[in-house]
Amino acid sequence: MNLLKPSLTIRTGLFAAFPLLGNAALITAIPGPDDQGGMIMPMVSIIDADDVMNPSSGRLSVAFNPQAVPVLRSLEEWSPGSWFAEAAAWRPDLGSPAGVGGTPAANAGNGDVFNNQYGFMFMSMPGMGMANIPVGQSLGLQLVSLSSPDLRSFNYVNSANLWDEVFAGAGSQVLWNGSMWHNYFTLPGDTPAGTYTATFEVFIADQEFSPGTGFVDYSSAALAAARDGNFESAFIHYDFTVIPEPSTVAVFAGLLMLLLALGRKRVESNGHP
Ligand SMILES: [Cu+2]
Repeated sequence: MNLLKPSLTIRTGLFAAFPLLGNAALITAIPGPDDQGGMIMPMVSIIDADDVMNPSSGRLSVAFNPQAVPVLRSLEEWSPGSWFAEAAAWRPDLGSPAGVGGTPAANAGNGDVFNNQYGFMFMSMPGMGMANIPVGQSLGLQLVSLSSPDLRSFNYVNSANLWDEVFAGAGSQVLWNGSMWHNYFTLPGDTPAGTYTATFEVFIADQEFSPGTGFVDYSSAALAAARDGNFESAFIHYDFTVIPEPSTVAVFAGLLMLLLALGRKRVESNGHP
């Protein structure tokens, strides 16, 4: 439908800058949703508002029906043989360890696994009962809980070389201007395979959004912003998967073969004393 057009425009604006990944050694952007299997986006709106143009009360609503669980993978898995510029803010976290995929020491990083398929999205359509963000106020996102303290989140603005950690622990928050925001989630490269989760509260904050760091504001004022109690919050639950790395699988396969070989030898030696 026609009303979805704005999000498509935003998408082009956000991701047209990504270079073709695959055979380049130095890459100038972090692999994004298009490289990871596509965007997965909870859509937030304000309903039951007293005034759809400039509400002073209402209820936050989330439409979210994820069709897949994002997998966190390393740079070497998303884009084999690639590395980031030494000065790239995300290089220390996401760069492959030296030597992996030919990564030079100066371009190396911790090899964290990452994903940014999830993107917070807000839609207002006053004509259909989906209210605007109240004037002089903003949306807020707070991390309510997470399954592992190692699951970290970052605001990425390529053009400004920004790679800022946000949601530093449960209870931490940002203000959000409502633009589609694909924050990155990371885990250490040696994280055990399994499911990881994070739950967020979406609320209306009692203060204005300050631009300067992209679509989210994590100034000290933003971090301390209070809820407007006249709006009922909504919650968003994210699931993530970490699967065994191919190298780990190879090591296990090797071990298994060794054990089998040893077992056979033992059988043989038992059979022929
Ligand atoms: Cu998106």
